[in-house]
Amino acid sequence: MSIRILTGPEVAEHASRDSCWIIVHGKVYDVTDFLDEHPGGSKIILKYAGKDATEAYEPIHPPDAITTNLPPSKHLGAVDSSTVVKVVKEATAEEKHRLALMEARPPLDNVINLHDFENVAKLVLPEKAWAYYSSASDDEITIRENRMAYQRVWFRPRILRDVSTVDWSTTILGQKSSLPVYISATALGKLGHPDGELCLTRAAAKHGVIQMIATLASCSFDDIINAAAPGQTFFLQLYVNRDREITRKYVQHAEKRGVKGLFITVDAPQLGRREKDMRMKFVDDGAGAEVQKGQEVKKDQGVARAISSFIDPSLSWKDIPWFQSITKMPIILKGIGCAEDAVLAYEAGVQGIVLSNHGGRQLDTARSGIEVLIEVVKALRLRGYYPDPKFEIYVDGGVRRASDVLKAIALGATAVGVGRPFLYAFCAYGQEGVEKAIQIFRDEFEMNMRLLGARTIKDVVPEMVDASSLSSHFVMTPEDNLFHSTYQPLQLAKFRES
Ligand code: PPY
Repeated sequence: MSIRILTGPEVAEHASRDSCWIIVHGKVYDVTDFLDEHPGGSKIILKYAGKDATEAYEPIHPPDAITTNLPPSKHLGAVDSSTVVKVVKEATAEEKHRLALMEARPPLDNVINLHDFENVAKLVLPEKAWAYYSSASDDEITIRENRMAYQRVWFRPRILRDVSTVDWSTTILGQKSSLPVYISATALGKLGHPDGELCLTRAAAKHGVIQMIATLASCSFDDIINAAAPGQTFFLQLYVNRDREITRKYVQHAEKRGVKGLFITVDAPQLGRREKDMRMKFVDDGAGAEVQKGQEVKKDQGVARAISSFIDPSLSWKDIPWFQSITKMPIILKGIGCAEDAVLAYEAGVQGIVLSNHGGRQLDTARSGIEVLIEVVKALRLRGYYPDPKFEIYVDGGVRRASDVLKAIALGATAVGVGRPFLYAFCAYGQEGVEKAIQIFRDEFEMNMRLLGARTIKDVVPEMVDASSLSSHFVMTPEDNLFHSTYQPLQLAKFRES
């Protein structure tokens, strides 16, 4: 069948709510009937009515989103690119400033800790991307607590143990990992770097680190797997779709392609209100306002909330046997926040749990994973469920140092998930940034394990930490200046400029 070739001017004629065509990746789609179904609202589509929407579409949609959501009759054909007028936007003063900062960013050799990446990312990322990545829910108490909690755990080091060689490699779900750290899922990587999550894949391949692929990655699942090195290990983070058939296909496809663990996100029946992200939507650039005239515009969403409507809030413990029936991959519940649910997870026969509050992005004032770890280990032990080599416990949130990881391991975690720091590393420096972040972890593991008196990860035992003040939420500790200088305080609603 021959493909219809359209011209730019032909597409441009369909620039209204009554007939809305857009171009994505060189193809023309009639999205008129889809306008009101678009999870992100019709306004953003109408802004690109009759035009090429690829740049706006790409970072926040998997490549096949449009083809799977629109019936074939709405796929109108290809566009002759020579006839499409490129919309050249004059860079704003802020954009110019941002690009200048990108040019002037510190050379990678001067980056010596994970906070450095965050600081560079904050300055060089487009405002929207920074707001989406850095935001957390409500008053952002939990995101800050995630960091602080590690400072309430103190080391009890051992000496004179011949630490000439130390080894921090381990296994996670039976898979080799060069670090007791995996790259945790973060979404929408192309908001911050044109190669998106592939930066993580390539760096992880080179350094034997496991990457957890996010359901909402900007790169498609297959693009990531296709970029893998032979034998590279991946886990999959899963948002469960209201349409279970979509989820079944996705999970089984992942298993076929060799994914080694299914991490089901269980702490997001509704997305948290992330105010930094939400405020971005109030900045209306005026474009598209014409075609939107008279339309009710939902402005209070932000990037994340706008695209989260597919997530099934009815997910419950009753669904676990179904997951076990559709896959042989180990199943891990990501987002456990108390001992009772850890016990239920064990009894449901899953292979692990992640003690996580979603990087502070879901229930604000939920406790940190490291704090929850103590009560979880205690409750599981009491029932004879811990230790059990067939049930692993992970922690994520707030990890910025190898010393944090060692504290979690001492308290009973198998490994620790690190999300934002790797994300910021690639936003600021691409694949090389991620490689550098891994190298920083290595250097810190070497030093900390020597100073702690642990030759291997197995030697990192509960007696090496004093966590007696962990659950006490008002304890004076020296301030973490690096963290505080990159943390961006929330702001209140701004008055209109007169
Ligand atoms: C998050 O932003 O915390 C996520 O987990 C990813 C996401 C992105 C958009 C909608 C829902 C979840």
